[in-house]
Amino acid sequence: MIKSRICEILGIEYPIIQGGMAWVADAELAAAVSNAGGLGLISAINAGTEAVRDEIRKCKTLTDKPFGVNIMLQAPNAEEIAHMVVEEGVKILTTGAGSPAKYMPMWKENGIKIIPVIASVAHAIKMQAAGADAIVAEGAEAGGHVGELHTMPLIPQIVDAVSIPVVAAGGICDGRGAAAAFMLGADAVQVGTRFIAATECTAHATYKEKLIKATDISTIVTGKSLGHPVRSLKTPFSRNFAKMENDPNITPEEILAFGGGALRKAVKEGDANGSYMAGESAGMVKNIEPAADIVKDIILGAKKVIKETAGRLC
Ligand code: TUI
Repeated sequence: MIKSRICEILGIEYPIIQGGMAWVADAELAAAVSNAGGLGLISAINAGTEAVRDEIRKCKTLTDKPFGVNIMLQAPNAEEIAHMVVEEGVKILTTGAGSPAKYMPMWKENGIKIIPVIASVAHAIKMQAAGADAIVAEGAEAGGHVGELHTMPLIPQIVDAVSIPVVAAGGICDGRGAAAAFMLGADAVQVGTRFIAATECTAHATYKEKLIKATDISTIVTGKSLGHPVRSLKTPFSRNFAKMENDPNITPEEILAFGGGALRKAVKEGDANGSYMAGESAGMVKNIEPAADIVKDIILGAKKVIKETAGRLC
């Protein structure tokens, strides 16, 4: 079986972390991934701080394995969430879309393992210096809010720059992608998009259908002009968003108002005017299957492809 130092640090069986996807990653999905030997995450972008507290409590009833919470630092209630996770005894945190440095002393005093998501070498070095236990290096193939660099050049540059374990994210959804990430020096992989299609994922059936129908060219990045690039499935909504960005007569405020609440609408209602955030690996998601089968397929697939490739090339 594939193991790495991240398994020891987090107390998990396999080096797979489920992405902490906003509105999507709830207790049911997190528990299913953790029960399968990976690390499940609950997203703190949900219907408010108390709703996230309820998800954490629910997750504890669904699994006795380690699980974590992902905090999106640009959320208006990020500060409240940062304290609530301490009250609830959460042991593992990932963070995104900013620097969690100001919370890290409090989290460390409470024995929490901290894994910031970053998208550049400079931020990786800063997070290591601030005391991060590991980092997720996320390439722009990922879904949702993305950085500039892509996974293939990002991971080795980060691995060379820090000594803490690096979790590779962005574009990884099967054993081949995981094996490639391990070859680049990653200690684990984070997988988001494929877990949206997990049986246990409570995202709307329309979201899952759209993912399964997606091809290699089904995603688009919008929001660059607003300083907040987001990758999502091409839909009339995301194409209109892109058109508005290119229209000099439309203000950033009007575009933001158009996009407000669009992710929730997609995840909870399957609304045609929703934002279906997804990574470039959407075209590789072929069916709805239990989270445990996804974890097994990635780990067994990586093991197989590493062995076969060594046989073919060495
Ligand atoms: O955060 C993400 N992906 C996300 S957050 C999100 S929620 C959302 N909802 C509605 C509209 C838009 C977004 C959806 N997807 N990924 C992790 C990530 N973090 N990628 C890049 C970064 C990042 C960027 C800047 C991390 C740190 C950073 O700056 C650090 C600093 O020092 O300021």
